[in-house]
Amino acid sequence: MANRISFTRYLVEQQHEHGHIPAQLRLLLEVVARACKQISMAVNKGALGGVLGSADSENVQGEVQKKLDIIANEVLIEANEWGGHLAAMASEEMDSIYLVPNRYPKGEFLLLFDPLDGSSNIDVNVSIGTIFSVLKKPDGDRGVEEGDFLQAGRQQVAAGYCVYGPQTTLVLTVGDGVAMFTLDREQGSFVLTQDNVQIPADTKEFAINMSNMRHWDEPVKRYIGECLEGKDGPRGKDFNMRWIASMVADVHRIMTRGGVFMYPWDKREPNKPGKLRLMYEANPMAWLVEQAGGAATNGQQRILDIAPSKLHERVSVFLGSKNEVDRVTSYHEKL
Ligand code: P6P
Repeated sequence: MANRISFTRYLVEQQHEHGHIPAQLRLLLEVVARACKQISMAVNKGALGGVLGSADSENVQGEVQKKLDIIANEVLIEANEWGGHLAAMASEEMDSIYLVPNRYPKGEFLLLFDPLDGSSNIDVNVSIGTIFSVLKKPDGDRGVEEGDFLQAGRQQVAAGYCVYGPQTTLVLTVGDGVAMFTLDREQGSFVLTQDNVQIPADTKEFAINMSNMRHWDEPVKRYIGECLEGKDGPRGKDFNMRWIASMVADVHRIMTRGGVFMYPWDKREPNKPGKLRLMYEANPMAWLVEQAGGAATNGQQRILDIAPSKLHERVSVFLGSKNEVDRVTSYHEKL
């Protein structure tokens, strides 16, 4: 343990050696990490903490909120609103943006988050996670508006997630590669357990909800069909499938050993481009994946280049091992 680098030391070294983290951003990331630690404690209590089950309310997506969804959202709001590093926040669990109250100092950053993604897994003790994205607010002294959040994913200054699984692991990029930090519960702090994360360009593992197969568009049916044909088919190799139905857990597996994750458009709700949200799910995950040598598209273009039009807009997602993402994306080009 003695030679382990703490999350704080990692950020200080990034600040001093690489200039990637201004002081306000370092404070922001430390506060988010502390909030994730608090969320992890609440998640780990489960039934003992009376935090399981639904909250008898719906979020902006019209989805039933779990008690822990609301708890995690409140933890992140309360942890971040007073420090003077943020101007406003946006969350999957809130209809509109949250402006830092006037009683607190305001900073130059905007924080977006899905406070507890995969919450359908909460009550069955399967890994879930927090996803966050940091943008800079536009220069000038005017108040922040929702439109200030509508920046393409390539504008992010930091992105990460915290997966609450057998370990609680925080994964972060500030544009200088990806690092992983595991929560040492004895010390009560995150310590660096992997730096310079790299996703293999090839994989034999795909992640998609196969029950939706009949609703997919042709390029996805072709790609998955070829995977299922295995070594006797055009791919010449057998594939394995994983689907945890918790994006953070599925993406963490891909960050750790490669793979391709897909949540494509389908005919069930043809007016929606996909199920996942661009601003606080797809964009942070896409940047992390690209920073680890992978790729992330919506089938047509790089996710990080998408110009958002609404705070809670959805998007199709293909991300992970670069050669597989490039292949399934190329199948869309042949339409
Ligand atoms: P389905 C969780 O609700 C989530 O938003 C992602 O974390 C996950 O990848 C996806 O939805 C699972 O969707 O349709 O398979 O339940």
